[in-house]
Formats: sequence, C-alpha cells, structure tokens
Amino acid sequence: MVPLCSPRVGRHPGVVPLAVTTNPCFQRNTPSQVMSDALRHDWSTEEVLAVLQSPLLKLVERARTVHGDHHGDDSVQLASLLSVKTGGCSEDCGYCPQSSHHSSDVENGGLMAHDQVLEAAREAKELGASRFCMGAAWRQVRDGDEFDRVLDMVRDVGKLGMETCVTLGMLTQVQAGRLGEAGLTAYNHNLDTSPEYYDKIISTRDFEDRMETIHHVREAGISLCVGGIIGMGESDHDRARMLEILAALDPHPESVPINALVAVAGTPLEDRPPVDPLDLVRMCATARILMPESRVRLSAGRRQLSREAQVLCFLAGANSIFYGETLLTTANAECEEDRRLLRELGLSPLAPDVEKPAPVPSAA
Ligand code: SAM
Ligand code: DTB
Ligand code: SF4
Repeated sequence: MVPLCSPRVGRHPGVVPLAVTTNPCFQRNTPSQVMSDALRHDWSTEEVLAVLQSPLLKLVERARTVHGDHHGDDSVQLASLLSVKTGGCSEDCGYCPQSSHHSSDVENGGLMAHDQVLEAAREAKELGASRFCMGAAWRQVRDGDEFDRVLDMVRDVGKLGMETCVTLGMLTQVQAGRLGEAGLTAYNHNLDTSPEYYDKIISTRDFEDRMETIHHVREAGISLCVGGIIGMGESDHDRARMLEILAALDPHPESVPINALVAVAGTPLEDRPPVDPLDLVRMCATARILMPESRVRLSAGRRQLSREAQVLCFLAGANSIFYGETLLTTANAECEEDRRLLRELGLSPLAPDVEKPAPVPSAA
C-alpha cells in the first residue's frame, strides 16, 4: 500500500509569501508589500503575462519558493476519473471527442449503473487515489431520474471515505445545493480558455455561462476545481487572461487543473501540434504563483510528457495529478509508473480530506 500524507488543513497565517512585482525578474518586495500581496485576486493581465513569460529558471525558482511557503508537505493529490455518461453531448467544444457535432470514435452510452461506478471507485481507492471524479457528457444537468442517480453515486462514493468530484456541465443554484447536500467535495467546471478566445473553440455557450455555474457552486459551499486547456491555438495573452480570471475568484479555486490538449481524431482540433512541455511548466508555475494555496493539477496530456518534463512541473508547483489508466475517453499515464516516479521524487499521495468545512465566498 502506498504511504499517505496528512492533508494540509487551512491557510498558513504565519507564512510570508513572496509577492510578485511587475518586474518580470521578480525581485523580492519589502515585508509590508509582501504581506499585503498575499493571496491576491487583483492581478492585471500585464502582470500575469510578465510572470508567464519570465526567464524559465527564475519562474520555476519563484514558484518553488511560493510552493514551499504554502505547502508544508510533499504530498501529491491523486484524483481518479470515470466517465459515467459518455458521448452524444449537444455542446460543440472543439477539443472534445464527446461532442455530437464531431466524428470521433467515442461510443455514446447511457448513465452507468450505480454498482459499476462504486466498483470503479473502490478500485481507484485500492490503487491509492483519494479523490474520485465522475464526468458526464452533458451540456447541463436536468432534474429527474439521472440526476438523482448521480446524487446517489456521490453519497455512496463518499461513504467509501473518498473525496468526491463531479463534472456535469452547467448547474442551477438549486442543483448545486442538492450536490452539496449529497456531500460532494468538489465540482469541476473549467474555463478552458480566455473569454476573448472562447468563441473560437465553443459556439453553443459563452464564457459567462461558465462563470455563472462557478458562482452557484461556490454559493453551495462546494469546493471548486476550475482550470483550462493549452494547445488549442491560443496566444500567451489568452493563457494569461485565463489565469488572471482564475486568480480573481475569491477564494481561489481549491483545485486548478492544467490540461494540455489531447488532440483526438475527428475533432476540429485534431491537427493541432503537440504542446511544448515547457509551456506546461510555465502554466503550472504561474498558477502556483498566482494561487499559492491551490492544488495545481497536471492534468490531460501528461501521458505525452517525459518523466523529466513531469519533474519540472512538480518543481514548478504542481501537486495533483489525474491518476488511473484512463482520463474520460483517452488514455492516461500508467499507475505503476506514476507510483514509481512519485517514490523516486520523494512525493507521497495525499490522504482524502473528507472532513473539510465548506469554503465560504468572500462578502465582496
Ligand atoms: N460536460 C462537462 C463540461 O464540459 O463541463 C464535463 C465534462 S468535460 C469533458 C470536462 C473538461 O475536460 C472540459 O471542460 C475540458 O477542460 C476537458 N477536456 C475535454 N476534452 C479534452 C481534451 N481533448 N484535451 C484536454 N482537455 C479536455
Ligand atoms: C479536467 O480538467 N480534465 C479532465 C477532467 N477535468 C474532467 C478531463 C480530461 C479529458 C481528456 C480527454 C478525454 O479523455 O476525453
Ligand atoms: Fe460536452 Fe463537456 Fe465535451 Fe463540451 S467538454 S462537448 S460540454 S462533454
């Protein structure tokens, strides 16, 4: 059995994090500036871009320092994914093999049986995962039998002693409340890209729809898992805008998945060139600096990364991964290899934090 670290609980009031100045070389600020810059939510696009484009070694060093100041252990969160309802989605997200607008090989299926989902969760726990994330290829949640069944899945996976996460598309406030009552730990709802690039990728909803659901999730006291994708043809400016908007959320999302596009045949983005691994390192480092306390998750596209590139992402502040043989419809890195890499690096899988009190949005 893999060793489990205790989860880090709460913020570290005594910690003096390094503030990031507008200087891309990140000189240290004076102590008073440092204190006032802790957990900022007011990053400008220019500031974020300066961080993202700063010399790579300085960027990684800076992120590593912020990470050390805010994360007392060397834990990595292992989150396993299961697609509980696959394909046939009415949205036209250009990256997604599950959209009915595209012609990938993904087979459409109905909502999985409860027992099968529970079995998959038990297996994931056995392998060392602390969080179980269930994804559905829905544009939005519809009230009725299927949502009730997902709520039962959340309840019963929670009873296994795992953190639960779902990603079901758009939610109303009432639906978010029902997920909260079922004991859901986290809701995944990615921004995916910048508001300015959004309509190049998706035409069936807009960026504001995404923000609305994120707001409902927060109001329901469920923790947020919100990130995005790189490698879809967006500019550094778009990447910076996405990170700026993530960091403007108050509190910051507890999990920030950074995905590299998995270019799937039959999707409009099938011919996109592979992401430069160092761009992923930059995204992880910048996310770490902007959102010091969040779990930055090195997400889709990890299978295409060398061990060395993954090490750089961990050095840059990534402290969460998707763990398990498949993501939703595509392959992920091998579990055995992941465990070996973590052992070699001296990183330990995080234990589930099932007692965590619900985060409260700020009054502002
Ligand atoms: N339908 C729900 C939604 O869109 O919110 C939940 C499932 S959706 C597949 C979850 C997220 O997976 C997307 O928002 C996107 O960020 C990510 N994703 C989907 N396909 C991807 C791909 N080919 N490469 C990288 N990330 C992908
Ligand atoms: C997230 O940010 N990435 C995951 C999860 N949240 C749901 C999904 C990645 C999907 C990659 C393509 C696939 O396997 O279908
Ligand atoms: Fe549907 Fe989600 Fe895929 Fe978009 S990303 S097509 S909403 S499953």
